[in-house]
Amino acid sequence: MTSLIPPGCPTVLTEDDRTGTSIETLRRAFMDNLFFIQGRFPEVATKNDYYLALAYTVRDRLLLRWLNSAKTYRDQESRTVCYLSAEFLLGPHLGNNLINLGLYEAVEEAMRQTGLNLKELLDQEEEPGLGNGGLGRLAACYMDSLATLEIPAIGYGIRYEYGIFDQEIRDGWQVEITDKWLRYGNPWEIPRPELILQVKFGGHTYSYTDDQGRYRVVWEPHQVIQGVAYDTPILGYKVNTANLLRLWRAEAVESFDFQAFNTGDYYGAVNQKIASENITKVLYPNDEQLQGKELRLMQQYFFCSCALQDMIRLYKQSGNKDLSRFHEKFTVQLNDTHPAISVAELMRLLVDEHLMPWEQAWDITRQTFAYTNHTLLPEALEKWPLDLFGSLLPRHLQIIYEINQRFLDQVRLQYPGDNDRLRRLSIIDESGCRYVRMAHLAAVGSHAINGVAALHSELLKQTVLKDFYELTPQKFSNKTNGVTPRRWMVLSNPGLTRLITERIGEDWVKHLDQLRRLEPLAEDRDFAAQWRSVKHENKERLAAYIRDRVGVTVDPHSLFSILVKRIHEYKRQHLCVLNIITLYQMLKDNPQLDMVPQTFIFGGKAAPGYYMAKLIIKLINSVADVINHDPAVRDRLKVVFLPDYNVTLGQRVYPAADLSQQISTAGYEASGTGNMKFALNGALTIGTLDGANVEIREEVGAENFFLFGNTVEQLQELWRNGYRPWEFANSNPMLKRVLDLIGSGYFSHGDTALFRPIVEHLWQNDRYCLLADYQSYVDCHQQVLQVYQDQAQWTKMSILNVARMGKFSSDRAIREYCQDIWHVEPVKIVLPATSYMTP
Ligand code: B1N
Repeated sequence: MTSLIPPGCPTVLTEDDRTGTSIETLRRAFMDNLFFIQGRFPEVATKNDYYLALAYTVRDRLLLRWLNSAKTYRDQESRTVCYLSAEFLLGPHLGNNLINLGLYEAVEEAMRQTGLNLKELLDQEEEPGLGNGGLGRLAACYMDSLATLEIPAIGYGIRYEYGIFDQEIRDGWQVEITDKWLRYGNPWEIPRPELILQVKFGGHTYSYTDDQGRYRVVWEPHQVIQGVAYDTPILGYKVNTANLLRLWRAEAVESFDFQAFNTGDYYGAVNQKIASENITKVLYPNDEQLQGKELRLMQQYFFCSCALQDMIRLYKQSGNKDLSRFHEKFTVQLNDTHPAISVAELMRLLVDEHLMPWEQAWDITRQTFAYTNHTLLPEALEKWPLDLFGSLLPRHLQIIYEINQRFLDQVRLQYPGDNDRLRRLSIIDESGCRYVRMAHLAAVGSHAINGVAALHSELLKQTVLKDFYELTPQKFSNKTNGVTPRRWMVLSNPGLTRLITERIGEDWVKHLDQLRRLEPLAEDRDFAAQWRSVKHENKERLAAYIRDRVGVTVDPHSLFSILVKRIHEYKRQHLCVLNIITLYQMLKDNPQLDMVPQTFIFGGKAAPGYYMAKLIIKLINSVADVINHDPAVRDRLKVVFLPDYNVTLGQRVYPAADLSQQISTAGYEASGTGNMKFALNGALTIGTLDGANVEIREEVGAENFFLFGNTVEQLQELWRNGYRPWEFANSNPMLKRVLDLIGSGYFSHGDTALFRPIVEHLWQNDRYCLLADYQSYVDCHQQVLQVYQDQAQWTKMSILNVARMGKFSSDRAIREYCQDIWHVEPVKIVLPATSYMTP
């Protein structure tokens, strides 16, 4: 048999159609699936039929590993990490699973022999967009690393029927289209219709003393909804570990309860069914902006309750009777405050339903949870109006009051008479209509609290959680984010992967520090030439995509400067626009100017209700329109907005970048992870001292990073003295000219009103200090252009960037979580040598 399986990649010994890995077997299994699952013969099969037949072929091989992992964990009662997240932004599965199985080349060949092109089949997959941006994507990278490091783990979340909306651009404006990702079915998930849990909402509570003299509380809900599990296997890279991602879908309860609440009212009953299913209909598309909507709180409680009930079920399944060792079996990470209600829910389950004394339950709860904070933005900090909270979760509100009272009693002992401190620390915000502060609930209910980059973790201790830090400094740590090199290098940049592997072997994919071994090659002319040609080919591919999708021709020889991420004022896409217009003015002033040809590429979605962000998209497109059509520019400047930026598009974009734009206002971007993906693919960064940029610069060396802008301290100083943005504009002729040009209607067919909100905000308020950083950014960009003219120098810096980026693997981040917070060990999964059919 021919085999393309790389050495070291585990395979099964038997060659049956469900698990075999030879090209012949794969081809046969594929045809079998086309026939018996899709019900098609080749003459009439569509590309999507072929994609699905291949997906099922790959899925069989996943299932083998998954079932063996599950069985091993069960037999060994393995300590398990539970990652609770309202978002998992997985991206397409097929390519990634082929890489992790070590079957990419074999399947490519099997498809070729069948007359098909694997790349075209990969393009068929509609990605599950169950997240907004960095936070959801981080959860996906962490699931990949947990499996790769052979750590028993379960991801718990929500199976949204509609993920993040698809973005279209019409007349320069963002238009949102519903994301029907399940339209053609989802071959990667396995529904578990028998795995159903009930979740209560609303109603009231009453208490009594039972016949053993115990104080008991009963929650009589107004409504009961059931959660159905949908399981997706998450395979590690070239290991047999396949972990579980379990997402919950809401359904109406049938039969008894259903009748009880709707006596004789059939129509009302059907309506209630629809209302129940609404809970998991749609992902809230707000990135870092709280919408205090009831349905959102319902979503959060729904999936947390399902997750915790499921853990208790698993715990009992492994023979344990009482729950006193729950925290030894499970460690639960809260991905921001979205699952923070879990703290009160676990208390409720232990105390009310399993009759555990409060103190013991509280001990277990705190030992179970750990909390990661992802933002300091005040408008993103979750707080729920007390009346809304109490009407939906009456019992949880009581529990939170009890937790709070006991907590504040302790604080009082430590800081007698310090009422101000009590007010600041309280889980209840007494201002206005009074609120539950979810960050405080998470902080009180966890044994560990972390930020996502060194700077962010420091600021967390100084600002949002300052009082908590003073109270329990030992709980705090930093865990700098990371990204998986499997998806973000091996899968998306095969050219670079091949080049690197030729020189240093393939170990780096699992041990990213090994990239250091590229350092000696930074001045190797032969290697540098190959490095450049890989980048050029990636740029050509992106240029072709841009021609097809946007209708703009860009020159792959120009400098590709890329800014892709959610649109937000703090991320300052409009600062990049100010620089572009500055370059444009320089060309207009001096038509003969010898300027490096540049292509600026933007991508990103705006929250549908975020007016300024949507106006920024319109601004980018309007400026693009004028510049791309101005003959005076002579193709030295192009601006492109890529519609519908998502994981799939990210995989095309990162490998094609020369320059990565990481230009947020210092102190606002908690970490950023796109910054890591760019640098790992050989882009140089122009950036501020914000989030993980700080650590990237430390690692790659200040001489290989284009730094600009005010530091956090300088900005604090600026505001302390009264920041007056108009002074920056009035004293800087080019800046004033650029702002005036936008305001004049030059980019809006003479409409002076259109962009006024942006221009006026910058003149008068400029919360994110664009004007204070403008000159520094423009100057820094000129340095970039200068270095780019020296291709040897640029390439050397690019190679050194990649060589020194090892720290930013999500494997490193997960190892730190395992050691410092979770205290879990790897569990080896061994596949049976005999067929899966042997009992
Ligand atoms: O989390 C990422 C970080 O790399 C980014 O810097 C950070 O901005 C991002 C409410 C959020 N913080 N907060 C959110 C997302 C959805 C939502 O409804 C907040 N996203 C981040 C990973 O650490």
